[in-house]
Amino acid sequence: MPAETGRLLIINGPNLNLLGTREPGVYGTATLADVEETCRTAASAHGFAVELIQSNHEGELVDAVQGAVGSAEAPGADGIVINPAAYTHTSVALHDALTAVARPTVEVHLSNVHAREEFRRHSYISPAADAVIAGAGITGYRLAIELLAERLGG
Ligand code: CA2
Repeated sequence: MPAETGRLLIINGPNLNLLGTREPGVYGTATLADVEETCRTAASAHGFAVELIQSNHEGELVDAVQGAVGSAEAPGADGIVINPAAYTHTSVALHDALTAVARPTVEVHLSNVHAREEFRRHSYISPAADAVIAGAGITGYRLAIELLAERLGG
């Protein structure tokens, strides 16, 4: 396993704490803990440390994105994986935060948002992301980390 050479921030939005407990037909049976394990394993294989956060509150998600810049008290992040959940379809604030921090970003959706209700087809996040992965279940998080590792040289 390579020494850790960078940091990735993995951000999960509202209701994703319920993963594995409801709607398995749409979101699968994996839990948020499974997402975390998948991310840690994939990141570690490429020499990246990960920080994971999940919040049901838009402002906390904005704060997490801003945290990618880092400060004297906290390290920043070299890349971001974000499943903004329902805020995908509503949040100009998250779009603006991602644009402001200017870190390589992959937007991930467990489900294929294009095969569902019409309102899920528009994302405020995609224009601020470098890539979008939808419909691959929790494998999407691994693919996102592999893409970031490739682009960041991990
Ligand atoms: O497919 C995705 O990952 C979504 O980001 C999930 C969001 C949805 O609003 C987006 O359109 C697509 C919903 C997350 C809710 O997660 C739940 C998990 C289990 C049970 C209930 C909700």
